Amino acid sequence: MKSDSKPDVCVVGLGYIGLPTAAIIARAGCKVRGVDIAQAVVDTINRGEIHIEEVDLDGLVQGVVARGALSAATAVSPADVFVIAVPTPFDANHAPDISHVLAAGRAVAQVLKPGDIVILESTSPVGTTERLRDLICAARPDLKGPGLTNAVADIAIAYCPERVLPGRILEELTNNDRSIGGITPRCARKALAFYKRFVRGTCVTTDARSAEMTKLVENAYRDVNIAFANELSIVADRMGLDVWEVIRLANRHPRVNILTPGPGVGGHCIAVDPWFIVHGAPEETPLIRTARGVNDGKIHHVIGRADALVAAHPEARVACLGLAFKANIDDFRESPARLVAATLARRFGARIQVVEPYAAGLPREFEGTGAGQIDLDEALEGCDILIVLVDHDIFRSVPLAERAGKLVYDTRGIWPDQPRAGAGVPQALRLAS
Ligand code: SAJ
Repeated sequence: MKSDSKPDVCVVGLGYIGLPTAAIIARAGCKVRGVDIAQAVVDTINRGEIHIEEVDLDGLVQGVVARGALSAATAVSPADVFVIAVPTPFDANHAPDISHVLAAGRAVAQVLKPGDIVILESTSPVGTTERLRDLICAARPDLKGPGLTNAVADIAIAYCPERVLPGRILEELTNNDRSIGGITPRCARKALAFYKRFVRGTCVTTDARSAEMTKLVENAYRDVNIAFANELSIVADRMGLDVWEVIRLANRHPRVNILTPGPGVGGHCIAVDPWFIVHGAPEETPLIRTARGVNDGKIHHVIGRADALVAAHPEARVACLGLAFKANIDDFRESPARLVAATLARRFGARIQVVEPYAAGLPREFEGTGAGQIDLDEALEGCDILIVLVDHDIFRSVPLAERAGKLVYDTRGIWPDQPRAGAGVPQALRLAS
């Protein structure tokens, strides 16, 4: 590849990060081959369609596929830059599973040529990029790998994590700052030049291990801070206080910014990544481990409260508002709301109705429970108890008059005008978390 020409790019893994990344690189003028093991995903993309929901992604993918800038396949093919964006889950013991990264590395190694750049984007435990380098070097002894000798390497290898928020992926992929961690400074410079083609945010170079840890730290920081808010909400419940009022007041301090309590932490990042740090340094991470426990415990606190509320009103019809793991998205992975609603459905059957405007039907675990799905208007007209599990805008906009006479358990604090305490107010209305 000449330094001034646009590189051909191969993106391995076409999920929530890989597909938007592939599309944005294609939009920047590079020819992109996307690779996924799922034939159905490959076929969908080659039709110019998408298999995930993300704001504006459909139009972008349709456009770049139509003009031949992006195509998908199940096998890796030669390119100048390889971007690996495959899942890194954890196992039953919370140990990170990097097998998909290593499999992608083995596939990429087969087609590498001198001058190529390999970039890992998947959230990974510290040291993974070096393991990827070792694997590639073992598979291709004809290529000089970076950081092993003082000789100039034939290939560059770097770790460059994403930081995008589901629902804002395209905007944040372009505008967020990025850490670019090279196995060597030369690797970092090569990766930097690539990212500058499509990232408007500042790209900061560092070493691969620091970049790996930075990604984990960002999500652990958030988890610890959400845990503080969730713990406060349980304390407030115990003391009969309105946690939202307390947080609102405390956040008027210029150096205090308490996050928002909820039914627990969901999604595939914040509830997972802290374990990668704990696994790497088990003795040194009591705070991070405890925060995970507090956030998981909050789900069970909410289940207990909701269960008691529904059981205490045997005639009441109940609406659970929301199944998604957070507001205004159709992502139900590791969602506390989904777990709470499904637990209530199993216990109370047809008394439980679910309102989720982002779902066409209920997930499998609701089958056979008798619980159903209704729309928001039906819930407001026909249900006596409202349990708010997700802060979708459409729920937030329901005025107090339409909630009149209902028992409300608002785990997200979306209705600050909801009466909570005072003479004549049923106990359930006082639930603060
Ligand atoms: N949540 C709360 N209270 C809050 C904030 C969040 O209960 O005050 C809950 C949400 O409801 C949700 C969970 O936490 O269940 C996570 O939501 P989120 O919006 O905080 O984060 P994610 O998982 O969608 O995306 C995170 C982001 N990381 C940070 O903000 C540090 C994103 O920038 C990362 O790119 C993403 O993880 C990732 O892929 O790692």
